[in-house]
Amino acid sequence: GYDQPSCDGRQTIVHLFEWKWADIAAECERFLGPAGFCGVQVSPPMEHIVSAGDGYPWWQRYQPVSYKLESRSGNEEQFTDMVQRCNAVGVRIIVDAVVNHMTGLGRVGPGSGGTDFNADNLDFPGVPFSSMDFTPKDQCPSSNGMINNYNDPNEVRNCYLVGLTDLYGAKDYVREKIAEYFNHLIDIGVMGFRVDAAKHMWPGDLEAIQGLTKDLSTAAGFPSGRRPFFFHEVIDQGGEPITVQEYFGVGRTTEFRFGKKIAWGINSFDQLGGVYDPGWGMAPSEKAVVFVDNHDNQRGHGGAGDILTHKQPKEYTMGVCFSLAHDYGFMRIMSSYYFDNSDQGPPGSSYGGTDDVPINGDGTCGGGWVCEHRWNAITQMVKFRNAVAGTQIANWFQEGDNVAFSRGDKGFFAMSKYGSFDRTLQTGMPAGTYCELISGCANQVTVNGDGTAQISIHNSDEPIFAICVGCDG
Ligand code: ARE
Ligand code: CA
Repeated sequence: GYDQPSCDGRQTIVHLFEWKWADIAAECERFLGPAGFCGVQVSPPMEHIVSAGDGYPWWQRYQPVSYKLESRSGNEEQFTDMVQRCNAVGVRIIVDAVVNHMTGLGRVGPGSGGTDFNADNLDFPGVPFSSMDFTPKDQCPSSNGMINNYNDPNEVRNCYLVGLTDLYGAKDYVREKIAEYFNHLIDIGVMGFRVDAAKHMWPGDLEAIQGLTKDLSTAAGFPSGRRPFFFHEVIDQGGEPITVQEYFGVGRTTEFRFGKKIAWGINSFDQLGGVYDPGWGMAPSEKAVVFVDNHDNQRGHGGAGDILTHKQPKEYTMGVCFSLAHDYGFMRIMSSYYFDNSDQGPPGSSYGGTDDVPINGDGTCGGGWVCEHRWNAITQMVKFRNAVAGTQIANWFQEGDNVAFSRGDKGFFAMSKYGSFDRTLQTGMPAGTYCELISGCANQVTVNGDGTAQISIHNSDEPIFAICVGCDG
């Protein structure tokens, strides 16, 4: 089905936000493949607006001009080379699909691929889309044609989101053009799609569009008959009529409540036991994509507030590592660049381009890129999550600022807020000597015949402990 990633059981994807295709290809080969990542969510690959007047912001790329693969991250040849090289090392590509709308009103061409367009005339010849392909005005209940009231699903789906020209997803031609874009990407070898602004599309329209997509490419190494993976960006924090549940028939949904729960739990460890809260309407594990932060809420855009980011490295490390140790949802890690204001594009955007991602001798990134996915504890916990896949949380322990639990009999995780912990705990694991992952195996841990072990944490930057069956660092 649409909710199953196809990456040989690997458990984590990383959003390499605004990276160029050539850098992603290199990162798959030199890092993500060996580290056991399932895939990469890439920035929208289609042609987008170019806005010097706004300082070439990152959000240019959420305003489609055409479905030509000509973006700030590179051209079609570079995109294809990336997909092939990542596939070759078992790392799959997930495309950020912006198909609810085209550009904002007032925008004119050319786009990043040189294609002309005029948004006020609803004229996008690069697809082509014309005025007949946008949601008829009489279907939008708001007085100014914009979405003002999130309590009215008709308004949320049929009006313009922040002035973005809204595609008419009920129309066969529109569905076919979107499916053609998806099928082009499937032919190149991608594994799936994050559907941007899915809250603003009718689930029935998504079902029809997805129904027109091909199975994944066997030439790209996917088993035959495998459907593309779809997850839908639906910001549901419990206060609006549109819920994630409406989208379960068409794949997974983004679970924004999880990031809030993690931020609250890191602040106050006694709340960590309830990070999956079905009473709050959170998606069940097999329908949720989870993340501590995303490219919007880390900079005050959609769903912001009470969110941990790389700007608090220690708390962020704890939040991401706890999430990776947990058994809830399919996990996405954010990989960011440093920014001073919320519109600022990636390094190099001041001249309209994007800089390369340089890798330092110690494995960290330079050039203004944060590369959270390369932070030691986070990288190690990606391995842990693979090793314990399919097991559930057991042997829960929480006391003050310390928390610990096992994943079935496959792994044991512990975290101590102030980096100081010594305790004998039941690990639920087979007797033996294990490598402690966060220390890179500098510490060895003995699990006794009765499953108990001495758990020690003495590290204030990465106050985390992890052992797992078959993990040798
Ligand atoms: C930009 C400018 C606008 C301008 C517009 C058109 O900032 O001032 O009017 O262009 O010219 C991103 C940026 C936007 C940007 C847009 C297009 O965040 O600032 O607009 O790109 O360039 C809602 C949606 C949710 C959406 C968030 C941001 O429901 O789908 O808003 N998230 C996705 C992406 C974004 C992207 C878009 C959608 C558009 O992840 O990166 O926008 O493609 C409550 C509601 C939420 C609502 C939230 C914020 O929490 O529950 O549903 O999220 O408020 O309004
Ligand atoms: Ca819409």
